[in-house]
Amino acid sequence: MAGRPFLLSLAATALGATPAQWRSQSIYFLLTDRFARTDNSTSAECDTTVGQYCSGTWRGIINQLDPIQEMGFTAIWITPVTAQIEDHTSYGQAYHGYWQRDIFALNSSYGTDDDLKALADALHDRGMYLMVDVVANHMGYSGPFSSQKYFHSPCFVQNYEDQTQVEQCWLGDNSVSLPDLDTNRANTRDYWYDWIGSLVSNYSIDGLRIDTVKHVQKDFWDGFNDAAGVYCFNEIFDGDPAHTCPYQEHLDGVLNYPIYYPLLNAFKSTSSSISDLYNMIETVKYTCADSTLLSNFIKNHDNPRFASQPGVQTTCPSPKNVAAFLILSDGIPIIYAGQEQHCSGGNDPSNREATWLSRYSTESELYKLIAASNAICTHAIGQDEGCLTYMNRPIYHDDSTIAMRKGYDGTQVITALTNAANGGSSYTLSVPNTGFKANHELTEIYSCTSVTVDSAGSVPVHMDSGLPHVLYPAAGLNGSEIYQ
Ligand code: ABC
Ligand code: CA
Repeated sequence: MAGRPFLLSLAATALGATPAQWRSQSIYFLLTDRFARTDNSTSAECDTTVGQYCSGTWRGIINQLDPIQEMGFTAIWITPVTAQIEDHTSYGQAYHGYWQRDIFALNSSYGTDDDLKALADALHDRGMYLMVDVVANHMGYSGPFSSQKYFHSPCFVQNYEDQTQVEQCWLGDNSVSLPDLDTNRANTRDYWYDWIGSLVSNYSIDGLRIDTVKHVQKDFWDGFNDAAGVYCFNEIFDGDPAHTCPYQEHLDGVLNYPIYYPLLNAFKSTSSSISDLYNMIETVKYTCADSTLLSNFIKNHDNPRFASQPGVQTTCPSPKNVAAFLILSDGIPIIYAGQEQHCSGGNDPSNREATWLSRYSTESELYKLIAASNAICTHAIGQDEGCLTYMNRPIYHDDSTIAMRKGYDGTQVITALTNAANGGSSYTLSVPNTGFKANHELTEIYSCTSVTVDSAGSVPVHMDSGLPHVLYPAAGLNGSEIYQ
C-alpha cells in the first residue's frame, strides 16, 4: 500500500443494510474458491490438503443461489475479494483471500469487476444481502516493502495473552508472514476509512465481516464502522466474553466465539453436560451490549467441522440440535457451506471442501432441517417483529436437555434440544415457564404434530431419537407454508 496516493474522501453513500435490518437475516457463509464454478461442474476435483485454487467464482455463486435461498437464507458472506499474493507457499496459494497484495484490485481468479457487481445484483433481485469479508490488520507479503514506515516492526504473535503483542506483532510465520500495518497512524486510518466506504458503494455491499479485529486497536474500528455505513460483524477469535464483548462498543456485532465453545462441548458427545451452554447464554446476554446482533456458528474455515469431532457420526442427531440452536437463539445465524451436507473435514485446510462435490443436494436431512428452522424463524418474525429483540431465555435444563423461549406471549418459539443418542430412551419432558396457558394448542414444527399445554401450563415435549423439537402456537400457523 505504501507509495500509493491516498484516495480523496469520496463521502460514499452506502446503499447497504443497517444493524436493525441485519437482525432478521440468516447467513450462508462460503469460500468463493470452494463453492461453485463458472462451468457448473459438480465433479471437478479439489484436494483440500494441497491448498491450491479450485476455481470457484462469483459467476458460479450466481448460478447456485437457488439452493441457498430455498434453504431459507437471506444473505451470503463471501471471503475477501481483493488481489492476493501469487506465490506458491508451503501453505499453498492464497485461494482463501486473506493474503492481500493490492486492495484496489480484485482477485481475478474469482472473476471480474462486472462479475462481482452481477453477484450483488443477483442477490438484490432476490431480496437477499451481500456480505463481504475484509482485512485491515495486515497485508500479504511477497517481497520487500516499498516503505516500511506503514508497518509495525517484524515480530510474530506468540503470546495471545499479551494484547500489545497481539496488536503490534505479525500473524503468520517465516513461511508466510503477514506484515502488520501501523493502524495508529492517522493517515493509515484515513486511508482505510476511505477505502472501505468506496468498496461498499462500488459493489453495493450490504454488510461486512471484518477479519482479525482483536489485532487492531479498538479505537480504530469506530471510524471504520462509520465509514462502512453498513452492519459490520467482527472476528475476535476468543471464547471469553470478557475479551470479546467489549468490541461491540466499537463495532455492530461480533462472531459469537463465547457461545461456540460451550455449544460444541454440549452436543459433541452424549455424555457432555449442557449446563455450561445454559450459563453462557445468560453471560453473553448480560456482558455483550446487544446479544441479538451477535453471529452464531458451529463451524467455519478456521475450526474443524462439527462432524469431524470424535463421536459425531452421520447418523447422530446432534448436528440437527446444533443447527436448530444457531437459528432459533439470539443473534444472526451463520451456516457454513457444507454444513447442510454433513461435511466432516478436520482442521484448516481440510475443512474447506468444494461444495460442488455434494451436487448441492436439497435432499439431505440437515438441508431440510435448516430450511424448516429458517422458515419458522421467518414466520415468527412476520407475526411479531418483537421476537427479534426479545432476548432468548433458557427456561429449562438438565444433564442432556436444554429448552429456550424466544418471543412475546402468543408468538413465542419454544426450542427443546438434547444431546441424547439416536435410538436412546424416549420420554416426555415437561417444559415449564413457556408463557403458554393451559390447553393452548401448539404444533411441533419438524414432525408437524399437535401438542396441548397441560393444566399446570407446562409443555409436554415427546423426546425421542435425540432429535430437536420446536413448538409454535397452532393458530399462528394457519395459512402458512412452513417447510416440512
Ligand atoms: C495457514 C495454514 C494453516 C497454518 C497457518 C499457520 O497458516 O493454512 O494450516 O496452520 C488465513 C488463512 C489460513 C492461514 C492464515 C495464516 O491466513 O485462511 O489458512 O493459515 O497464513 C482469521 C481468518 C483466517 C485467516 C486470517 C488471517 C485470520 O478467519 O481464515 O487465515 O487473515 C488467530 C487470529 C484470527 C485468525 C486465526 C486463524 O488465527 O486471531 O484472527 N482468523 C487462539 C488465539 C486466536 C487465534 C487462534 C487460532 O488461537 O486466541 O487469536 O486466532 O490460532 C479458545 C480461546 C481462543 C483460542 C482458542 C484456540 O482456544 O478462547 O482465544 O484462540 O479457548
Ligand atoms: Ca495489528
